[in-house]
Amino acid sequence: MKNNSDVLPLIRAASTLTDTRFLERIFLDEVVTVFQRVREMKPCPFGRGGTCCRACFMGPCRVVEGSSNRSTGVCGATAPAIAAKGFGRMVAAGTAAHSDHGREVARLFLAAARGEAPGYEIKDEWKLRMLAHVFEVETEGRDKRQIAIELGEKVVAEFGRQEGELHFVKRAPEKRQELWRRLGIVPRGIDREVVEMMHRVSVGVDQDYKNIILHASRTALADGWGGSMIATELQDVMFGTPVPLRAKVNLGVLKEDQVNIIIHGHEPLLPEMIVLAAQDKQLLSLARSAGARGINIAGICCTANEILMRHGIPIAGAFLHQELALATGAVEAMVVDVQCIMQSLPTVARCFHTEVITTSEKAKMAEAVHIPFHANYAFDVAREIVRRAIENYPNRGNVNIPKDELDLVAGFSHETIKYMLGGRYRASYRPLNDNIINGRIRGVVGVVGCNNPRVRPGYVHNTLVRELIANNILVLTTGCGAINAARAGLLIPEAAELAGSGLREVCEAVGMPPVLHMGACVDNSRILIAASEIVAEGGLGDDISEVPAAGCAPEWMSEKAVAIGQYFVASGVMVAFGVDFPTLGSEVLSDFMFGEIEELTGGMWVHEPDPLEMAQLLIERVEDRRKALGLP
Ligand code: BF8
Repeated sequence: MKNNSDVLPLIRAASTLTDTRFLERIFLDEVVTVFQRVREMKPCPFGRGGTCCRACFMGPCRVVEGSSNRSTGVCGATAPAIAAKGFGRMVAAGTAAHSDHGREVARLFLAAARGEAPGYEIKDEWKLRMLAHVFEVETEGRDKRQIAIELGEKVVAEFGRQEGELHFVKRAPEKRQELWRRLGIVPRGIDREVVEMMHRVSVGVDQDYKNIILHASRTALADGWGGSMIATELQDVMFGTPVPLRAKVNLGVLKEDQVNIIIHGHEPLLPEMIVLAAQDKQLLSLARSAGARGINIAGICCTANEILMRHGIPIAGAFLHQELALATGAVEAMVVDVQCIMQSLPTVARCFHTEVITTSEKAKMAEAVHIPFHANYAFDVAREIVRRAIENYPNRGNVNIPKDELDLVAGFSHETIKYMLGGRYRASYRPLNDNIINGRIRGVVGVVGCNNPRVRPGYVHNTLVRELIANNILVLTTGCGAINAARAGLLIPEAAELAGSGLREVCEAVGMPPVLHMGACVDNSRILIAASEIVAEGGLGDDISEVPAAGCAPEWMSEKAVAIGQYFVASGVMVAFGVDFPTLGSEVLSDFMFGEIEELTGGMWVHEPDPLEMAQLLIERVEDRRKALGLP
């Protein structure tokens, strides 16, 4: 703890009005959060541009492209090669994160099919059979358990596969698959591509920046069309494919008179059980005897999106809200698993009564309680966590919950979009394609990714989103981007008032918001499938690269965002990143990423920190695609 009053001007500029008042209070209470740490930590100028090399210990070397005496590292590595290797490492780490999540889901799915994971079941049999078809699993005359066992074995094998092509690759348009084969970047096995990426970027291996980026593409494709898609699809089979529902967002969803449990992280395997345990009669009566009126579950980050989409559980906030949620003093337990969990949480929690509970063997914190998830007795683990939270309720001190909460509508899986626009009896992307062709909707843009405290959080996202919908662009959103949009009131049908006349007309006819919440970050795979279905429906080109569409992550910070961006670029999409871009230290590599790569994959990167400028670039891309298709 320290005196934070000098940070107040920063936080006043950094957030929404309600947050600002709340932040001022907790800063004066001397709780240190990310907003203060970011001010004290200036980014390393070499690291931020990608020209610091730590691949060996002759350095670390910091090179300056074009300099007379510092243009190479000790081994002779040049700036574009060093920056490409750094970029490849980020893609490998991001792919590993999404895919290890996918692996856990696949292993649980197989265990459940074999009857070894009590409480887990198959909720979406249609999707089970659809996936069986993709993985060439016989369904005729077999019950769902037999199908699920063979499917589960084949999905788990995708991770360790050495040769051939990942099964989901065949969901991409034919033309795209052929392009990937020509470039030699069809992913063979998920783990293989990640390991090979790490090999190539170690000292003295791949030194051709274009070759490094090509393998980064292959690795990223193993994420989007592999690990992430496996996570999305099997979670849908086990927990249900999302359909639209209304819920609430903001720190105001925490309840003063209830036991509050925040679920934070990414894998919904245990959270599904915690949601059930919170309805357990015995635990509810225990909560009442502790003086609480009930048990309230709320989410942070991508797990929040998962349990929101399937159960309507409210969202307390996005990545940057994790410490703020604790600072309400109203959280009995924060339950975390993997990814995007700040190491500061136990320190912040010490100022209050909150117990931080880690649940993954892969992600422990020295000062947190560890209650490991286990598939064989997941419900018991969930009950134990809820019980601990209840027992912590009487330890509360002062409570300071900002009052705001807003409505949102979430649950737009690619199947839902199909039904919503095409009707239950002729579910199809035809109406969406027709509305793009006739110009009511000019195109589709994915606005995804994180919050970054280096920019004004939320402001960048939402300024951009408002500009896009005002220009008749339908926005698809996931991850913390979706939570931002919800916090700005953009995920309700009434937000159609902010849209241009064409998009507004479509939204009003269907009753949908102009910004569609499609899920967590692994659910960006839903956008890949939606794009492929738009192509298959006809009239908007033969490949994803021809569709009037683009993507962006205006406040990105995670390596996962880099992997996502690269799989969209490799799938033919222009992707805009805000904040900084991790190759800017090399003009040679950046020229390739921002231009020449398009000749190979049909997609490309752009970097633009200003939200209105970024919106302009995205709109121009969409209009450019329309022109190429001969559309008005
Ligand atoms: O995977 S958007 S801050 S929570 S990395 Fe993390 Fe970024 Fe949020 Fe989910 Ni995605």
